[in-house]
Amino acid sequence: MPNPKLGDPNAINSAVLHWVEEMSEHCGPDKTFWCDGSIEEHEALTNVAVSQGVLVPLNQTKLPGCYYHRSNPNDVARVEQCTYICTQTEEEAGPTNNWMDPREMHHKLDALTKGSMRGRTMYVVPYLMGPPGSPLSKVGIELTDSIYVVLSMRIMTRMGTVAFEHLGQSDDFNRGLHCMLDINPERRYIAHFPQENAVISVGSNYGGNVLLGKKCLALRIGSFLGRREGWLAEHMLILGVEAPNGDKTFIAAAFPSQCGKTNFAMMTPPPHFKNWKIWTVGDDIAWMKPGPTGRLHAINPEAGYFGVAPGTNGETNANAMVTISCDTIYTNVALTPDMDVWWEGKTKTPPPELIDWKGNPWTPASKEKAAHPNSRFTAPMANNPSLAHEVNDAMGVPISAIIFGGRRSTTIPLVYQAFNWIHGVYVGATMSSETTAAATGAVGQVRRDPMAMLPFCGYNMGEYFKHWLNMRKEIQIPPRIFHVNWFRKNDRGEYLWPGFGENMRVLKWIVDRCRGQADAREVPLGWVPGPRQFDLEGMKDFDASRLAEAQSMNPEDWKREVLLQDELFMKLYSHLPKELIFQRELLVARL
Ligand code: SAT
Ligand code: MN
Repeated sequence: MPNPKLGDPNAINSAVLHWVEEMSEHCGPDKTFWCDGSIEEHEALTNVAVSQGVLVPLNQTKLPGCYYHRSNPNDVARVEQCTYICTQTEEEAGPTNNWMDPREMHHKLDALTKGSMRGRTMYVVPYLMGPPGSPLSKVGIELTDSIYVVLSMRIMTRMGTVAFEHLGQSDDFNRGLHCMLDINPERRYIAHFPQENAVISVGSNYGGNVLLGKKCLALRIGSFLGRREGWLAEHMLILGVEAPNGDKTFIAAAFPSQCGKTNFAMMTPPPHFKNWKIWTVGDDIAWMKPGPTGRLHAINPEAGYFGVAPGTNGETNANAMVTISCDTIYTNVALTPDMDVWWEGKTKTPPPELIDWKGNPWTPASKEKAAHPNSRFTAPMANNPSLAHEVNDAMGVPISAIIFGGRRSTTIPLVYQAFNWIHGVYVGATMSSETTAAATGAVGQVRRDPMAMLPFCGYNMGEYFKHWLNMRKEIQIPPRIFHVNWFRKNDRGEYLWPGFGENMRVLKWIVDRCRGQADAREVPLGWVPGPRQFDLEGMKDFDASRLAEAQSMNPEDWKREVLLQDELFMKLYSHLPKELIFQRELLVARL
């Protein structure tokens, strides 16, 4: 059965072989196809996808190597209510996760997946999360009957032979099974078995549910393994800030889905910041472990970007526009008559006619959006003009600061710094954000989203906080911790901060703080920039009084905020580290 392209069948990892054979017998595909990740294979599989109508070629003059995919309209986002953490006990999964007994879930999914690939091809997708040779990297194998998943995994991960080379004869790999079934929301499960290092996803074909290296392995299973093995798997972008003198400072930042991680990671500094440069290491996930410099070292386990299309344009993210100009799969955006792509916010005025994401004719008079609000691009990081040179470094990059941030239209100031690690963990643990279209459900509701990990933590959130606190002992030079909010609004509903490239100004203060080059003023929340420490030069219509408004802190609002934090703390009570309760008391006293 092994693909002869992979060489001597005896050299193939026998644990892999046995498992693939077993699953193939169970799912009953007509054919089993072993992916090697080569260019020839990519070309051949793309042709198959086009012939099946799964991918549609876009205008190859404007968008060489780009394809279009339209999903089932019932399958456009992550589904948290169908996502399960199947640990041995419910307590291990904790009150913020859906739980089912692993035996019961296996039983249920065995019934659904048995024979489910009859008449179809089962693709064996070996993939490596992280740079080859890195002690932080992990191997996964995803068995899938979706060619869209295969082609997306080739962009998002280091896919193919490289994974088998990294794995050798070890049986330490994530076992992922994905069966589309009939894309029925009633039979949709994204089930994680942390103790088995396994994931089974059925009934969906949407990225976050089915690209099993991403949220499933890199975050849910990853966070579980990270606690066991002494590292952190986080929903964080990683970027490098290069100063005019060549000094580089690496920063990781946790924001919930659709809060601008990709834009921030690829930011173009405003003209005033001449000779400053932002380098992208990753836009979504960071694996961090204490490293040789005494700092936390971070790798980006991914190799591509699964980014939100709406709002992306030359001004909000010029580097993304270049990145997605070739070799990109677009999902659920709108199409122009000449097979170019369009989404809300791509251009100021929409084209006169489009085909919308559901395949219907669309004009600017149409009531519905042309592109789905969670429409996405899947693009290789190699296309990114701001890709950090260190992205393939086996030891990762040393992290000087961690930023937490949510989407909050009230209460939370633009930026403040935590007093120390424990306070920083409290700031991250009490993070909140308004919900977005990245997950199905109501949009715009404030919820606690600790460290932006609420949908992605593979074990009890209280234990996760403990792990964060314990990590302090392992890190000689801990990152400074900050909180930001780009999304605060005034009473008229206008944003108080312009965001995007101007975020460089916040970043500059953060870098200066890490390097001991900027003063701060102490306020109840933490440290904030002193009046002369925050560079406003060259900003249009923005002065110190506008900054003061964006930074303002109303103790009454904050007392209410602390009460809102209690909801999560009560839920986690039996596992909540006492340090966090103490931090809450200190904050109340300062207020
Ligand atoms: O859809 S994904 O889960 O991959 C992206 C996100 O929601 O962060
Ligand atoms: Mn994400």
